[in-house]
Amino acid sequence: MSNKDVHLEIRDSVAIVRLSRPAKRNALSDGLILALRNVFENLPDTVRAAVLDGEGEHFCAGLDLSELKERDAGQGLHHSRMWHAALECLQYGPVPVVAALHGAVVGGGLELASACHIRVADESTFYALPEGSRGIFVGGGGAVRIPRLIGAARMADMMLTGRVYNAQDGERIGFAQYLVPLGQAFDKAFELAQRVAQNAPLTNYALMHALPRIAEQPADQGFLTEALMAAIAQSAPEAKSRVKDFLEGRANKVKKD
Ligand code: 1HE
Repeated sequence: MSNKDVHLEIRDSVAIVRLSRPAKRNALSDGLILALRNVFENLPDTVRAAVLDGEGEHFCAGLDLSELKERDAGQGLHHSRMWHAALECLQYGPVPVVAALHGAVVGGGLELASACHIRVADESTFYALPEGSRGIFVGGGGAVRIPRLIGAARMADMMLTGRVYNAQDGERIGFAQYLVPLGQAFDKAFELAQRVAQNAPLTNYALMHALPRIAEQPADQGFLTEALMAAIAQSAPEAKSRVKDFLEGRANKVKKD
């Protein structure tokens, strides 16, 4: 499933998916977006979590601007919808995805990172939405996902003024859940993915597929959806055996870090 621009490696039960166009700062060509979709649609059944990384000094420079041709409105619509379909395969795919961020996480690269479930950033990371200065708009789901991380006002400021957030401020406002020293994003992301891979698959499914939808529902509908998901999750044999393990002293207690 690897292709020249996206490399796939399976380590234990974790898929390592790496953007591999370092000479172009992992700029997202159409071919790369389709290759990413293909990888997440066809992960082997043994995979329980994934890490998304970028080769070289930058996670991703966004849309491959050399492909930004004259498109009419209809072609532009379909191009954006092609990105949506691919990133939905990642967000609502088979397994949780941990992004290992470093260097530029800009434009479509930030849209891609926003579709992941956990973001780990090292100190070299910076976030920007240069679409504003290029005379274009986000088109890879950023207008939906980014305000849910940082708020619409901050996103509008980034696009209107070209504001760039550094790694510390990016973590403070909600781009990344983890901030680690230079060069350690991949190791931390892999460690987290290994932990995620040990969860009951139905719990991971609920967190990926139910939680974001419940969060968007009006409260009375959300409470019902939560109750239905809780009932399904706890009926799984794996949930019963995990609870029994705890009650009989075989499972880990919750500890302070
Ligand atoms: C590219 C791209 C790209 C680099 N498309 N070729 N994204 C942007 O507006 C960001 C544009 N890129 C940059 O600002 C910088 O390249 C970086 C800060 C990411 C990295 O800087 P640096 O000094 O390490 O690299 P570089 O010398 O600028 O780039 C190395 C090569 O990659 C160079 O090509 P070369 O043939 O001269 O070696 C660059 O042209 C090429 N390159 N970024 C094409 N983005 C769904 S809609 C989403 C809309 C957007 O994402 S808009 C934002 C696009």
